Amino acid sequence: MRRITLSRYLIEEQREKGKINADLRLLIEVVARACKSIAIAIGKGGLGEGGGILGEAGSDNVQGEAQKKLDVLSNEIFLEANEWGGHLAGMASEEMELPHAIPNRYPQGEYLLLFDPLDGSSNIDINVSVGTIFSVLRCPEGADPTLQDAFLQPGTAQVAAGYAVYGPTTLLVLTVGDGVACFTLDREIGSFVLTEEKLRIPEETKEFAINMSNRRFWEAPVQRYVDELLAGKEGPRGKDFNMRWVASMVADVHRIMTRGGIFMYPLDSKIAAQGGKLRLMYEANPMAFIVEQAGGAATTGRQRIMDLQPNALHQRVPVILGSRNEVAVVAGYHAQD
Ligand code: P6P
Repeated sequence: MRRITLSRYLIEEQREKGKINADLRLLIEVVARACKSIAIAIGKGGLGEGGGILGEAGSDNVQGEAQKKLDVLSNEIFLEANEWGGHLAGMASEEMELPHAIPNRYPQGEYLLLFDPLDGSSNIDINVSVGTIFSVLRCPEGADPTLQDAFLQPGTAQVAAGYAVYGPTTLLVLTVGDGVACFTLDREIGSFVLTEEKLRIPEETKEFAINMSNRRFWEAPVQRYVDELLAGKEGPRGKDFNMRWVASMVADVHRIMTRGGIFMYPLDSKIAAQGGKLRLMYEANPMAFIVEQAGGAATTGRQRIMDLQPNALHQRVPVILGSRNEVAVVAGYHAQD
């Protein structure tokens, strides 16, 4: 494969395909640079004073979850990297209750950037892959980007989405609505290099991902679906299935982007009042955009995720995504419910 850096890929998407403009190209390059900085910080682990970047920050985020030092650091890296470029009208993060206004000393742009700066951070201390997830929207004409309403757009309004995986290698997976490309960080030159031009999710799979400890709390359609997978060859599905659960959405989704599978974080009675576990605006929607662009599907079980009209910045939703034919089985069971 030609050795194409992220910058060259974006130039070609802009110049030859007209898929993006200069501001969106700058936005993605700045986000990629922020992900490189996060990858370097993660790589330091427990080195440095006071246990390095591992451990608790001693604060809670807007979700009421204890923040890791790296949650706070990753969020700061994203804010500092993105506020000066003139490409953004505003930012929203899992780690901040309200949108982050672009300081008056910098020019404002047309885009809104939403992100989970470090997803799966509970895995940091055990050295398991974690990631960053981001979504890009346009700021509606006349909207105030310091208020959450400007951000409350359905997933179909996204102009770009991506994730970084901080694992054995550091990867950046990106869509601008023209399929899904994967870039690998070449640490010798400090650039993301194109390693997969068009990721495609196989329509069939024998691999499912779910936190099985929640089985007794699931709704009946999900219990039925998973029990049938567990019944294997002797059961109604007539084949055996394998299970994986990393508990880092980015790592689980990347496995599916690479070899297929179905990822489920369904509604369960423990979290029914919250609407689900995963957040719509900066986890479910960007992952749904990426998965659909690779030929997969993403639903709440009852509705296509990207069709949802958000009503709150930190809204949570059930997530079932991956190989199209398996997602259809789960959606079918919900429809019969
Ligand atoms: P559980 C990480 O905290 C996260 O938000 C996702 O990355 C992951 O898929 C899920 O929660 C794991 O949840 O309940 O298995 O710990």
